[in-house]
Amino acid sequence: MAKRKALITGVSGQDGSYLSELLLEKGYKVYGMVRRTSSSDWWRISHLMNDIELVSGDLTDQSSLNRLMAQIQPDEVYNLAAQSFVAISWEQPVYTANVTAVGALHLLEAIRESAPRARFYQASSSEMFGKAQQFPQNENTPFHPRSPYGVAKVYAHYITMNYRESYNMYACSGILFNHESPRRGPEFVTRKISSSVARIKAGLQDKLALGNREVRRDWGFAGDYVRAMWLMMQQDKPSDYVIGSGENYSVQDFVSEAFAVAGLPWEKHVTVDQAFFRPAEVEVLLSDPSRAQHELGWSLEVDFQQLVRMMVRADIERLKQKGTLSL
Ligand code: NDP
Ligand code: GDR
Repeated sequence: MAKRKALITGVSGQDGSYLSELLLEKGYKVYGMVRRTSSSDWWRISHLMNDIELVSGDLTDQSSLNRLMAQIQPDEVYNLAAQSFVAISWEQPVYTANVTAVGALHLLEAIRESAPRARFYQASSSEMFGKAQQFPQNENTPFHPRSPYGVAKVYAHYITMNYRESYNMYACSGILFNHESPRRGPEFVTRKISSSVARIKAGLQDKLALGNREVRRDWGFAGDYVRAMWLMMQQDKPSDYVIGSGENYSVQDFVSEAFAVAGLPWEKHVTVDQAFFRPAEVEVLLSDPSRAQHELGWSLEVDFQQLVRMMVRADIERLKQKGTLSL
């Protein structure tokens, strides 16, 4: 039987790398879409270069997406590409909207025109709940996004739903709560903390400046969350699912836990910098993933403490092996 073909946008990102590994394990032919950059430093997928086929495209370039759909005729398309850093979305709101919101529409149009039988997954986000209207958040919780990024994701979410309803496409969204890993970008708070702990431990850094440490997030391990994406694409009917751990912790909890893993006193090193506070904050998020658990049979394998340990140990190890955290 011919291999199933999957196209992943955002393949060079955190989730793209874990999803590629999962789909390869399942026997898929994996096409990963990358955009041209001056560095082309795809460190998260360097170990997969012989196994996946990289193809060139950009979510803002409709013609590139049309061409890819026509050429590849994928069975499944996972749209993981986005300007995904919330803080930057205030600095670059129009760019964020073009990539994160309209980019999803470009991809849906390309599928509709050139590969109408392809199934489509949209990477929706708990940031759509923002100033959350109910606790915990499930598939029926109203959206109240708090950043240009959150607003862009709401657009992408609804246009996915609209294409499902308008054109009978298999189009689904995973509303994923924060998920992290040793492959997390260094600007996100968890990795900023784990990499700083490693550098402090090695005597290369003394202070770690953070913003609001009281905010609470529902954190999980990215490797667990890409399994949910795949499961959503294998159902009889497309639908949207909330994916999270069902527990939340504060940024301060992450700090305390991470410094403890390295045997360091956080009080000596952590400082506050207003520059890292956001114009509008998402104070607390908490998922109710029960629908995904019952209907998809999905569950977490890595809990919060294991996640923090994994990230801190990986950064300590990287420093030991390479003498640097630049990857
Ligand atoms: P990353 O920021 O690690 O990866 C984003 C990916 O998008 C990168 O591969 C990046 O490429 C690519 N990209 C950015 N702009 C474009 C563009 N114009 N055209 C094509 N590709 C582009 O994100 P994550 O892996 O953490 O997240 C994956 C998706 O899930 C994102 O859409 C994110 O918004 C969403 N999400 C993430 C959550 C999380 O906690 N991680 C939670 C909920 C949703 P390059 O390497 O060239 O920059
Ligand atoms: P988030 O992730 O905005 O939830 O978006 P991030 O790790 O950037 O922030 C989490 C919380 O920590 C607070 N914070 C800081 N954040 C950063 N980055 N740096 C700091 O120094 C700092 N100090 C405190 C933030 O204010 C925030 O409340 C992530 C992304 O992956 C999105 O793409 C995804 O949709 C959501 O998770 C779910």
